[in-house]
Amino acid sequence: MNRHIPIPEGLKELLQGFTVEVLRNQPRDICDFALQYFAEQKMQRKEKGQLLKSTQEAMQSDSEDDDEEFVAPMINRFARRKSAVSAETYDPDNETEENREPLVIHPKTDQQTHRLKEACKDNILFKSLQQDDFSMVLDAMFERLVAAGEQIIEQHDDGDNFYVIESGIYDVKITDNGVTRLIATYDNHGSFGELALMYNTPRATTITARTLGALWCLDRATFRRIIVKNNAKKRSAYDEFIQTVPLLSSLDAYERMKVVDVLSTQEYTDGQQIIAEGETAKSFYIVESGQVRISIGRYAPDCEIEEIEIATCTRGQYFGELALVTNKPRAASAYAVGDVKCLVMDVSAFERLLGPCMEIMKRNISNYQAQKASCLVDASSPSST
Ligand code: 1OR
Ligand code: 1OR
Repeated sequence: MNRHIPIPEGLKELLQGFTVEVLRNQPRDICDFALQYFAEQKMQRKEKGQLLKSTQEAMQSDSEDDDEEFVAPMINRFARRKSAVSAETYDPDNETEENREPLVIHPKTDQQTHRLKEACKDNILFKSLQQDDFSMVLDAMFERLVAAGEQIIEQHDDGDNFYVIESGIYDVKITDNGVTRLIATYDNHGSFGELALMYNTPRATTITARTLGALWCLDRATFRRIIVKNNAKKRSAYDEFIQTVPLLSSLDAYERMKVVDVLSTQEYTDGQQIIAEGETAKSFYIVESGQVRISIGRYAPDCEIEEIEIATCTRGQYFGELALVTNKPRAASAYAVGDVKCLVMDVSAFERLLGPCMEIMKRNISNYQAQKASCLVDASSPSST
């Protein structure tokens, strides 16, 4: 019997694309890789839909073929065939020492260099860079002074630069269905403008200076060449571990990848303080190796403050979420027990990326309350987060 089985449209291209990526990446676990690949494809399709909607006017006169050009934002690992801003899409396979263009250098005075280093020293995107790469980033950065009211980034634009704040207050706004909301404010600290450069997406927000300020800018090409390349390495190093972290189990492959992109690693030696009770919170931590002791201070009978241990965190557990969720000072201190390695995420990435994990965190936070009384009564019975 001669039966005709129709081949669904797009199947051939989908499988071809997947096969090419498998051959390029030679993954250890094809099944895992497939999950990640197709999750990305799905997300890209969704984002492409949103992108197309938001630029409908500009697209009206374009033909269907042009529509093909308007490609979904891509994570660099799979972004080789086509891309909206694809000219400089990072391709690790093409990145050899020989074909490197010389990097941009913006000369600086000693005083400028000093200010730049100060502004960049705690930046999570720079923290996992090798010294050479960090120096190249610093060389390429240039200063921009901004006036009160000046717009630095406009939502939906293509990304040109990444910005590190040296001074000034900056408002972050999102316009959705014609309604504009203030969603965050940077106060003399932090950085912004990384998303459009990392994922080839349009700018997610509009950012305007509320006061006079100074910014350090890193151009798109250098950002992609150094930061995005470094992220590709981080992904292969950390994705496996991230999958084992219970808190992050509800994230899909695409969300996990974004988490890995904004993580940095921080090492501590025995007894070193990681978090100080009462301080303002800037980061969230996941233990990669070693043990972290959580303690709180209380008044001893002689009116001296003594610290009592309330919990211990080990590999795969997290801490430092409470102050970020409640917007309060740190509720406890954290210390390294022996050598400790933590993955660290800054507050804005935490708010942006860990929404799906909020339920688990809130459940654990309500347990803190329940356990508080017993901890204070019996300081000798530590429990874990
Ligand atoms: P960009 O290149 O897209 C706008 O340009 C920048 O605003 C963006 O990179 C981030 O650096 C910054 N969601 C998305 N982008 C944000 C957010 C944000 N906050 C700052 N930026 N959210 C707020 C999280 C506190 C989530 C809003 C739903
Ligand atoms: P943070 O941002 O307040 C200190 O910084 C971190 O210690 C906190 O987030 C939690 O991640 C972690 N109560 C408060 N914080 C705790 C507790 C806790 N355990 C761990 N952390 N209790 C212990 C419950 C076993 C309640 C007793 C005081």
